[in-house]
Amino acid sequence: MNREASKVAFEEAQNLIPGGVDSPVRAFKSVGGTPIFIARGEGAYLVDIDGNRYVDFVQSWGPLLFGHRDETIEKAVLDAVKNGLSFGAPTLAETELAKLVVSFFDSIEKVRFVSSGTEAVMSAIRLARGFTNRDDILKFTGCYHGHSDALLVEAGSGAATFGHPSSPGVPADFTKHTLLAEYNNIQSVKECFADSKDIACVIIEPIAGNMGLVPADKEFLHELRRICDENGTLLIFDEVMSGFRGSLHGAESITGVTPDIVTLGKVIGGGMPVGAFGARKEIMNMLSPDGPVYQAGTLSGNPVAMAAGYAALSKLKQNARVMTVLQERATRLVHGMRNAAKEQGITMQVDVRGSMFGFFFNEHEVKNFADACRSDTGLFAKFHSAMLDEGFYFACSLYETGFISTATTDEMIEATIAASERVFKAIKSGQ
Ligand code: KE4
Repeated sequence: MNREASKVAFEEAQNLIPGGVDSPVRAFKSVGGTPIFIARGEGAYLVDIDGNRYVDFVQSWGPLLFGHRDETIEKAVLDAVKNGLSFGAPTLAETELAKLVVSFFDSIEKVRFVSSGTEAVMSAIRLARGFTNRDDILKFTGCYHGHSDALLVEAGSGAATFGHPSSPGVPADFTKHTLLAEYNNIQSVKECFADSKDIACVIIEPIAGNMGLVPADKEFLHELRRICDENGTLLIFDEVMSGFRGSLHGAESITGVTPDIVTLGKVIGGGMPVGAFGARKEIMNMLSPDGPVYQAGTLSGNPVAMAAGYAALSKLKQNARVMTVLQERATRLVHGMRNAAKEQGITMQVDVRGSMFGFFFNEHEVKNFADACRSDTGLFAKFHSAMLDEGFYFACSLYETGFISTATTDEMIEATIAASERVFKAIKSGQ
């Protein structure tokens, strides 16, 4: 495939934008090669600036449940634009989208919109701290919740449960209230609660998508809920990625565990910048201007973004079976690729939740970040690059999740599996 234009574009971009990208994962660092510059999306396809076409399994990292340029969403945006782009004042669009979000989640009685997942999580944590009047928070290694300071932590030395900054520029003071536990390991959670009686909230991706796809075990989540209740700690389900992707009514509907706060993003903006956090009224009423916990945003509830999100969630509301269809398609995809790999003596661990799919080149089941890190990154990079040349655009990191949209057809699934057969054969023969 000729990707000369992307190469030239990347050279120029790197002189003006750090790493040539506005978000690090896009730089292809973990798979090598040049990031592809996109000209446009068409349904299930991306078209790059060299004119190459790819079946898109990234879908902007999740938002595009209905594929690129969905007619309903596009019309809603164009209609909204004709009334103006932003007012900084309340609009009916926000109330209408709030009604829809509340209708999908039993745990949400009120919701506040923001402009990104990071903002949603940062605000939810401040709300939890304000509601409980506590300072400490607990997160899990391998879960990503956006780039606010308190969440950029990595494990400390030895058995220490309090985290250390994982990025320069984050003062140690900003992470000294953040405890780290291991995903799917309730003993590690108990150790954190033994170290602190001041834990405001536990935040978890109930269907983790940022260490690859690693869903939490139901029993683990139930035990986590019990421990939070025992300690007066709020449980935050970060569903920025898994919301309306892993299930229609939240992880609570498939695990039976009810969170205190849910954070959302991606799909609820239909491709436009929207984040949100919601909870029961008792908690949400703590938020300014009703309550003392401050939170604000110039473009929060932007009417054009609300229109896109409303169109997207309305489509879902009218077509509840879509999640089942997407899950079946995603399952066919990963099982087909796993069989193709097995033919060549390559072991793939695969999993699916709704329209989300994941795979690891790993001999063992992946239950946490340490397991994920034992996957074959070199093989992943070869697979990613070869599938790209075959016209299939997978996430450029094994610590990400793949997505099926309503525009991804059965024929595309079959073509992807067939391409993977060629790719695994070539990898095995050392090409
Ligand atoms: P944003 O600030 O990127 O909108 O959302 C942060 C966030 C919060 N919580 C979860 C569970 C998330 O997955 C994310 C963002 N996800 C990544 C994909 N792994 C966004 C892609 C990127 O960083 O460029």
